[in-house]
Amino acid sequence: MAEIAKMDAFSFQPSGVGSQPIRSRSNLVPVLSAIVVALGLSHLLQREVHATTSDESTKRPNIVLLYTDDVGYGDVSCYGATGVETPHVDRLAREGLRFTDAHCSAATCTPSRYALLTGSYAFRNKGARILSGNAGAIIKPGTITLPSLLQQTGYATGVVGKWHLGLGDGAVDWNKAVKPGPNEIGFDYHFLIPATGDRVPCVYLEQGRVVDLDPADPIQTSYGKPIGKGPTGKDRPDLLKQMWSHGHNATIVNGISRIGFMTGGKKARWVDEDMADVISHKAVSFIEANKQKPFFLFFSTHDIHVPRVPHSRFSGKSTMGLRGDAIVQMDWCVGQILKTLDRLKLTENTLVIFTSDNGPVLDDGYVDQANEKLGEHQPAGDFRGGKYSLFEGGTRVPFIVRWPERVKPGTETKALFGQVDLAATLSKLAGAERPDAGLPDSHDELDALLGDDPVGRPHLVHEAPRSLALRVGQWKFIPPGATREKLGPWNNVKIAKPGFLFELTTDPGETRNVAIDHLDRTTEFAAMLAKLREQADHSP
Ligand code: NG6
Ligand code: CA
Repeated sequence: MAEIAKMDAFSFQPSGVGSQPIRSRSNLVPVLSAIVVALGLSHLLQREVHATTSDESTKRPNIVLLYTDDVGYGDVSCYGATGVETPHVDRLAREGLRFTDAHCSAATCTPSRYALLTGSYAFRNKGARILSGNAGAIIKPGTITLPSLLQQTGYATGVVGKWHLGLGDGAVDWNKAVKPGPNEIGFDYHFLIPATGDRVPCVYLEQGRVVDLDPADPIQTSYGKPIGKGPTGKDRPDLLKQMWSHGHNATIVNGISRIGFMTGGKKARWVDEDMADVISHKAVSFIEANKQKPFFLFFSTHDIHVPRVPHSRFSGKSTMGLRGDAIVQMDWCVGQILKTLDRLKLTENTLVIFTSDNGPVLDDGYVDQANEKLGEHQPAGDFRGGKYSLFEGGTRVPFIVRWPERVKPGTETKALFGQVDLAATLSKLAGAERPDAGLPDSHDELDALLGDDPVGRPHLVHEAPRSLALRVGQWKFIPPGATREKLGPWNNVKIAKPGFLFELTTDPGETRNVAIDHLDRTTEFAAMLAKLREQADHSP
């Protein structure tokens, strides 16, 4: 079969001396392996039985994870953007390894972040879906996480920027120490946008405390009944500097109405236009404070999520209005980090990863002209769908790895890579022992991450609200149901039985459903997805 021959060209070659057999930790691996063999995709299994050890002589690198919000595959210049330039992200690609088939775990934020930090697919936790701003912490204290493993091996760990994984025990009081939070799952330091820019509370949280909170003006939030006498976007649209289009019509903060109601904390409220400056400054300070030891910085930008209100110095810097200008601002944030690494002479031994939490969206609830000013720009590149969708545009995101000491500059890889693997992969790189429990879905894909393995994962599950899809080699299976397609306002594409099957090498745009032509394969993939939904494969 032509498609198999194509995959063979990328077959994994164990890289010599460091290759060692590794044992599976569950009996699900043989079952899935049997399915893969039956489908004639056994070359993918070579990846399962060999692993290479990292170069012992290399000093453990600092790790900086630049995690952007709603940035699509085609939204940065080095992935084909038009109408906006991203010189700092492009520099990373020029000096590092650019992935063309890397995926966030889900087509929305909370589940992607959950999978990234815990190494567990988010669908295993019913609470891991888009959260309100006063939701309790969904990663329970003591959970084995990427930061907890790095912390145990001596890394200084910090998260700066968007959190959206819940805080407190479910009845959060913003006027007291907010706990549990990042500190209880392995971060030494945090400076947070608690949920999202479009959700209350619109304040920063540093080490569990609201920044600049005046005790005489306590904060209350509600995601049910309106509270307080403050104006809302619903009743006072005349007060708004950016109108809402759907949702987002509750409390007005800084001339923008949000999801949820908030009273108090007037002195502590953020100014959206300054957010990129504030969080970049905090991220830079974290690097400066920890430059002597290995550190892990999870820098999670607000950009380019709604509301898109970049600082005035970025006005008109793209041809796409506010969404494009927010991309320029996001790129500026990346530049601040890169400049800091240069200044502190940390560039050579710092592993920088640039990626996004889900695919792109245009109208996500505010009237900001994202559709009208788009021009020729394709936010998801050539892929179909975007945020909220099981089509490739939902989860296939930019993913760049730069580590001058180890990764060849200006290279590209087609390896299938999932952000869910970062927990096992980066903790291995840092020298952490793989724990017996924890990280259930996270594979050690260090060879793929560093560009030594051109194949990557044999299979990967994608998540969108209320639905899952499965990738196996070049095949993509989406079960019967429905998924979103357009970039907002959306439409739902109905998926009749037996589902959608796409061959992505010849049909990256997912336009030809070949499920009926390959019925056996479709049935096998449906069984494989059902199995993975039930039980993690615990691959090492
Ligand atoms: C949706 C919001 C959207 C955005 C999203 C979360 C409405 C109508 N839409 O519910 O604006 O906030 O949640 O985005 O309220 S994410 O990137 O954090 O997943
Ligand atoms: Ca997002």
